[in-house]
Amino acid sequence: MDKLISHSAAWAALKAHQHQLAPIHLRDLFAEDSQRFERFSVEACGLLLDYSKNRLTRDTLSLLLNLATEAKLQDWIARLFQGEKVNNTEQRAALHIALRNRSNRPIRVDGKNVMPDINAVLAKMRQFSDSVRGDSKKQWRGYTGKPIESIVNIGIGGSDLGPAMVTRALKAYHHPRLRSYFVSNVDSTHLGETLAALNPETTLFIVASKTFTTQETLLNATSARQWLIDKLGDNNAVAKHFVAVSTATQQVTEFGIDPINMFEFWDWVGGRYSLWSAIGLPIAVMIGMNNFEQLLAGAHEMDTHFETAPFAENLPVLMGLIGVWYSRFLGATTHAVLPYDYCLELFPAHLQQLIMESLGKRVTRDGKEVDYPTGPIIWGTPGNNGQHAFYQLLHQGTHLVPADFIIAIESQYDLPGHQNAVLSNALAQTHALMMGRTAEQTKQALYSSGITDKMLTQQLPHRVFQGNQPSNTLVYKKLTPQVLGKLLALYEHKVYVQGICWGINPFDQWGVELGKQVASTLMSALRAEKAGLNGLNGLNGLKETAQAHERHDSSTDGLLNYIKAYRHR
Ligand code: G6Q
Repeated sequence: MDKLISHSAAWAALKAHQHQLAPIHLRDLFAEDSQRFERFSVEACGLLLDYSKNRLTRDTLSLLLNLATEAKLQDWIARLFQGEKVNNTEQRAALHIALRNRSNRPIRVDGKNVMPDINAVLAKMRQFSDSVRGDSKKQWRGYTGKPIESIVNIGIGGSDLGPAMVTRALKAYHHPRLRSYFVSNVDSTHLGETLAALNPETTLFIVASKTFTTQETLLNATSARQWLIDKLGDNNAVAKHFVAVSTATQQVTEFGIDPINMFEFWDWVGGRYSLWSAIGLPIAVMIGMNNFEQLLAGAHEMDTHFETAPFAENLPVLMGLIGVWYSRFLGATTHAVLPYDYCLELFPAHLQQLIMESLGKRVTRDGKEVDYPTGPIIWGTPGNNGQHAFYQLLHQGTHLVPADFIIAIESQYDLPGHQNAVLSNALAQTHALMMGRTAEQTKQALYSSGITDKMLTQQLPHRVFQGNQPSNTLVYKKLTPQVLGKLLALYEHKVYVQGICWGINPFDQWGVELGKQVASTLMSALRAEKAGLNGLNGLNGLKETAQAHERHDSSTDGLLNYIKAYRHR
């Protein structure tokens, strides 16, 4: 795209339209059109999307679809699915869709069909997960001959959040003998607390790192390996208790894991899009490979829908365009994700990474600074918990907060009365947030409760609800591996749609890389200071500290010095 999308006719038309629509309340839109639900809801892949409670009309939708045309969205979707290097700043394809390509049609990167490699890793994952679970003749056993009972995934970011979320969500499908743990934080509390509960003889560590250079993961893996060796008293025990998932064979080997116990993936799989690859190994072990393949099949169904459905019925396209509408034209800076399905408790955290890492950018794919807001701040927690916490701000605060309500008709457990309580609360919230309660309605309600005129005057301003808070409602029957696959792929493609509409590359993450680099210079400063204390490498260490200091600001230096002084006390 040569010029910014904000200079296009489609953008200007949306801006003008926004001025017309601004004074109209959502309750007016519903009052004017009794068919609003039928008009603004779509069912596809077993998911219902009701987007009628959004501040939009048919005109808005057609202007947003014009914007998609202006951004050449159809063309970009084709490029994604053909394996083109849509991640232009890293010169890579973004082929999470190939990882779940159940049709097995050839998908090429640099002329090579990637499907045989993907299928080979899936076969290896099946063999391994079957043997750990004890589903195959040859059961994987720990060093002392006992079957595995605890699976510990060590990884961070994309190598943690996706698999942790899916494993949590599909708890109902777990093997009854196995327990899973996800260690990500480098603070030793995380690993220390986890190890305290484990028996080394029956514990299997999966070290998951695309690059195998990530400080947090390598430190945690090194400490876990030492713990295992100390407990079992033999270095040879490592081979029976450690496997790796990575793109970096050499680094894995250097760490001491036999490449036979390594599960490969490829640089065209982005970290936050990697749960479909061997990064999903803990999921496969916990729920079994057949269920893992159901997860892939669900995602593939959504991929096909995204690739082929007309835009006006295309779930990711609709959700993406509505997000663009709020963020640029209505000034919303945040977006809430509110699952009314408790097993999705980690879903908002996963989406936080998926969306904020993908769309938290301020230059277009060809390096121009944007003059419009891009990705929103994502946050959320399962209903009904949120209702008793932050929903107050949604009902009476000053921020516009578009939200996605995600509703399961059935829960994983069937306890009398519970699911009606969940469903009624979810529907009550979307209704109340949209309708609010006018001063007139509030007066009537207060009068009928017998309130005095004086009290009414005092209370009225506090009891009015402005409403007009928009939401999407996504409904499915019950969370299964397949449904979860669809839901996840839906959000991944929503991100792509928004990236294309804003002209940005959703597949790089230079901000994450910056953090990794700065932390490594500070680590040197702290290490050097310790070395200085020990005397032997003192001179070098102090030199290193001085160099690191030169690169830091006075606040960072002040904090470093405070920490050092505290250590000397
Ligand atoms: C995800 C990001 C980032 C990454 C972690 C872990 O898209 O790139 O969150 O997943 O930094 O990286 P490794 O898998 O290389 O350890």
